[in-house]
Amino acid sequence: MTHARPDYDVVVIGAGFGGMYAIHRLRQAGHSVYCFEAGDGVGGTWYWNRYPGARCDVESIQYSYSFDPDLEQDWDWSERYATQPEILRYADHVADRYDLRRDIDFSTRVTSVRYSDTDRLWTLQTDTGRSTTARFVVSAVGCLSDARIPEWPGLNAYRGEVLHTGRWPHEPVDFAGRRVAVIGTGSSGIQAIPVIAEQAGHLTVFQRTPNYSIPARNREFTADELREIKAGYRELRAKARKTGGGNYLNHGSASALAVSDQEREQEYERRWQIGGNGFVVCYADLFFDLDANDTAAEFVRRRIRETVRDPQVAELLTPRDHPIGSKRICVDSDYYATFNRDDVELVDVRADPIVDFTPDGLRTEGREFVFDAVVFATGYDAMTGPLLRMNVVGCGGQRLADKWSAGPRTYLGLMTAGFPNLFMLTGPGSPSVLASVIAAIEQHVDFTAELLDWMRSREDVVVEAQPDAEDAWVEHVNELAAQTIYPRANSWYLGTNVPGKPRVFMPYSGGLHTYRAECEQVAAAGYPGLAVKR
Ligand code: N01
Repeated sequence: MTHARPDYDVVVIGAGFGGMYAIHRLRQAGHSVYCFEAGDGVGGTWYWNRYPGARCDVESIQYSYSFDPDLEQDWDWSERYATQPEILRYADHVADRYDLRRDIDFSTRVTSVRYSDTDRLWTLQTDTGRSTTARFVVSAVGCLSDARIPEWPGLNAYRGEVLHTGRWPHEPVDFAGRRVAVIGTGSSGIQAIPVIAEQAGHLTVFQRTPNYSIPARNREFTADELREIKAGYRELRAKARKTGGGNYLNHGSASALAVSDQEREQEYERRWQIGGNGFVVCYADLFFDLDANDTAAEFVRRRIRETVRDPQVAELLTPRDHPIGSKRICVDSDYYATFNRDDVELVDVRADPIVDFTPDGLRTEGREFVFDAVVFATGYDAMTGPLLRMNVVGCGGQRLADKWSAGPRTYLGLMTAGFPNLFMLTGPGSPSVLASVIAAIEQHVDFTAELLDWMRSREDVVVEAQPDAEDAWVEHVNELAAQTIYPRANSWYLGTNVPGKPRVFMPYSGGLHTYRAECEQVAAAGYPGLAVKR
C-alpha cells in the first residue's frame, strides 16, 4: 500500500520542557519534526507563570534535563530552588544549544487535530489559519497549562486589574500602595502571597481550603557546592531513576508508626529544618496509612500554630479536612508568617462564600470588599483540559472529549485507543505530576522515540493502543490510587476543582521507577498492548 506523504513525520504541540526534548530527540532519530507553540518563546509553564515569587518546588539541580551530561556541566544554577526567570533562561539556553527554534512556529495555537482514516495522517489547524499534516503527533501541552478563573457573576464589570498566576503579563505589575486581593491558596497562591504582601498597600487573601506548606529554606549555592554537585551529577541521576518521584530526595523506608514518638518528632524536625518536599517522603507509609499520615500532618499543624500569632487566624490556616500530601504539597518562603502582618487579611470563603464581583471588588455572603487588583491563583483544568481544548478527533470521527466524557482512558498514560499515532507526553495515567516532571518527560519521549525506531525497522507506520490493554491499564491506575491517600482530598488530581469534571484520579501513583520498569517490559516484549500496522 502506498501512503500519502505528510508535511512532517512528527508534529509536536507545545515548546515547554516536553516539546523541546521531543523535537531534539526525534530529530536526532532522523524524523522531520515541526512544533507549534502558543507563546512567543519556549519554556511552557515557565513562559506563562511569571507571577511574583514563582519558583520551582523541585530543586534546580533535579529540575533540569539529564539526557546530555555536557548540558549539565555547561549550566550553573544559582539557587537551591530556581526562580522562574532563571528557569526560563535555562529553557532559552537549551533552545539555543540544540537549535530548536528553527522548527518552532511561535505565537500559534493548535485549534484542531484530526485523523484521517483514509490517508492515515493527522491534520492540525492553527489559530493563524495554518493547516499541516503529520504521520505522528506528540502532544506536549503540559498538565497545568489551561488556566481557570471560576465563573463569578459580575467579573466582567469589575473595573480593577484582573490577573491569573498562570497567565502573568510580561511587563512588571506594580502593586505598590494598591489594595490587592488574592483568591486561592494552592502552590501558586502560597508562593505569590508573601511577595505581593511586601509590595502592596493592603492584601486580602480569600482562602477556601487551608493547605500544608513546608518551608523551602532556599539559598544560593556556593561555588564549592556547585562543583561538588556537578562532579557527582551522573550518580545523582542514577539514584533518582531508582525512586518513585524520579528525584533524589532522601526517601525513608520505615513506617512512621514503627518508631517512637520522640524519634519521629526528631525526624520531622530535621526534615522541616532542611526544608522542601523531602518532608513528605520521610516515612514509607505517609501516602498509604492515614494514622501514619496524621503524625506528619499534626507536626505541620503545630508549626502553623507556633508561627501565626493570632490564634483565630492560625486556626483558619490549619488544614484538617485532608491528609498531608493528598493535595500537592506546597513549598514556601514565609507563607504562614505573612499573616502576622497588619496589612494582610485572611478571609475564609468556605464559611463566607464569594457571591459575586462588583465594579470595585467583590461581595461575600456577609461582607463587601474593595480592591484595585485581583490575582486569581485558582489553578488549572489539569491534565485533560489542555488536550481536550485542541478538539482532537480520531478514527471514525470520534471526539476525544466524547471518549473521555467519564474520565480519561489511556494505555500507559501515553496513547488512547481510536487515536492512532498520537502520543500524549505526561498524559493522564502516567506518573507525570507525581514525579519530578522533567524526569517523567524524558522517560516518555525516550519510550516514544524507541517505539518509532522499532516501527521503522519493521516498516510499520501506524500504532494504536489496544482497547483491552487500555482497559487493564485504567483499572491498574485506579487500583493503585485506591491504595493511597490521594482520593481523600478534593484536588486537581481528581478534577474536582472544575465544576462538572468527572471525579477520577488522573495520574499513575505507582512511582516513576515502577512505571519505567513496566514500560521497559512492554518494549522488550514487542509492545503487546499496542497494535502496529504497515
Ligand atoms: O492551583 P491549585 P495552583 N473559590 O489548584 C482555590 C503546580 N505548581 O496554581 O483547594 C475559592 O493547587 C482552591 O481552593 P480549593 C503544582 O503542582 C507548582 O496553586 O479547591 N477558591 C485552591 O486554593 C500545583 O499543585 C509550583 O478549595 C477557589 C486554589 O484556588 C499546581 O501547579 C508553583 C475556587 C487553586 O490551587 C496548581 O497550583 C505553582 C473558587 N471557586 C504551581 N476555585 C511550584 O513548582 C479554586 N480555588 C512551586
